[in-house]
Amino acid sequence: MTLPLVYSPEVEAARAAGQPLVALESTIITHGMPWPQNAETARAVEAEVRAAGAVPATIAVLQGVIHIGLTDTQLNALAQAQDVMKLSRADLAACVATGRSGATTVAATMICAHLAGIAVFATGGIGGVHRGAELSFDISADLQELARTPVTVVAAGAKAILDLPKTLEVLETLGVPVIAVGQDALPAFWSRDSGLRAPLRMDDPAQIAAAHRMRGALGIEGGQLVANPIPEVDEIPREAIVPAIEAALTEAEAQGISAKEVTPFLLDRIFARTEGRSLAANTALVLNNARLAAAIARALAPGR
Ligand code: PSU
Ligand code: MN
Repeated sequence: MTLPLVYSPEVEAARAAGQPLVALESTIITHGMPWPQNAETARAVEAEVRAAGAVPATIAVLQGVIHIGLTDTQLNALAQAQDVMKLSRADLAACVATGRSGATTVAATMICAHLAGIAVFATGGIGGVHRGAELSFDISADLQELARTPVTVVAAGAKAILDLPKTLEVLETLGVPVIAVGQDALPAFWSRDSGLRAPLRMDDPAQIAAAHRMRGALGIEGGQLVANPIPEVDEIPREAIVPAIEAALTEAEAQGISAKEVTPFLLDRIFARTEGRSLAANTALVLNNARLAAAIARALAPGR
């Protein structure tokens, strides 16, 4: 069976030339940020990857076809589209088989990146264990994906709307390396310090690339989570973001928001409550992750 999977002209050329590639997700575009900032951010992130010496591959499903790399026209259309599915491992095949369009979460982007032979992926924050998960059982499929698909994911930690200690525990149970960069603390998305210590620390992209290669060589399945703190100038201190998070969580509970809607709802409410400051921080941290991912991809490129 030939897979319904196509490469953009830019990605196709990069593959032919053996250039390092960085995968980018699309749920952050369709469900994570409002128009037009979503399109502006997506383009800026791609530009950042190029400036750092790698080629960006934004991944999405358009009318039943997995796209590895989007043209500007496709990206713009996706950023404004309504009715786009939010795809994780559970829904990817169904979306493709029925010819629908969908944006890939961290989990689905990892699956598609691996299919395309791309080993490094940059995003904002991964999904994790939601607060109250002991009752709701809401644990993002991103965590399981990190345990089974060999892609190194660069994020600014897990979103501070989550239960971070439980998220770390689950990652440990699943055998996922969590590697902080440039500091010992696990970053908390909008803030640099979660107050928790990350299990591993590596300050050099070449070390992260070497650890990725070694996992493969040792036959250990799964990827790595690289936790890259938001730059100091862009961070929102914990005291400033916590009230917005708490208020958003209360609202979600009152409105009975569940399943796939939880993360987009919380992000949207937090953007509104911080008057866009959290959106600006979100953009800054994704750009920062794109730079680091490009450096790791370059270190992983054959012949290095
Ligand atoms: N990072 C962001 N914004 C987002 C997301 C990540 O800065 O919107 C998305 C990712 O696609 C991630 C998803 O996989 O949120 C997690 O959703 P859930 O909690 O429903 O698994
Ligand atoms: Mn969930």
